[in-house]
Amino acid sequence: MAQRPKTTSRQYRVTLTLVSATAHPSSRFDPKVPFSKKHLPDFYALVKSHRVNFRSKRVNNKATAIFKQNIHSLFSGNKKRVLYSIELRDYDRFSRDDVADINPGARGTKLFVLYEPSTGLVYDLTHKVIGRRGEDIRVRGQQGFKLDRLASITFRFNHRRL
Ligand SMILES: [Ca+2]
Ligand SMILES: [Ca+2]
Repeated sequence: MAQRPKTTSRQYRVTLTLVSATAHPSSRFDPKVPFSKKHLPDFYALVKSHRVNFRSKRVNNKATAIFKQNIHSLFSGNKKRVLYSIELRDYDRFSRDDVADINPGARGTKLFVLYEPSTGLVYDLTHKVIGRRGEDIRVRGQQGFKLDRLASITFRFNHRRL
């Protein structure tokens, strides 16, 4: 039986599942139109990581957008933690898209997270553990930054050794 050659550096396939996004009740992404739900956000997300540049589908006029989209990334096990950025936007036809605040810190709107396949732990930028492999993690934007653009995002990580 031929044996597979041993590789010194393991490969991982990391999957980020973008689950959903929810606007804060105080948020106003679009002007109120009588008898319509057009004021509700038209959310889509941009996810960046190692060799990943992903744009999600768009969900029109929903306070909660269900994405359920998987984003795969291949990388070597030598890289201990992989950095991801997630940006949530509200699509606007006639003006520049609004950016939702999903950053739990006092500054900025994007969410940055790190995933560590060797342990399955998910960290924020201060290297505090915010969740683990396979579980849904929900992060909210910081209250008070831009009250009319606040939202939360739910996601989960998983990985497979190749
Ligand atoms: Ca808008
Ligand atoms: Ca809308």
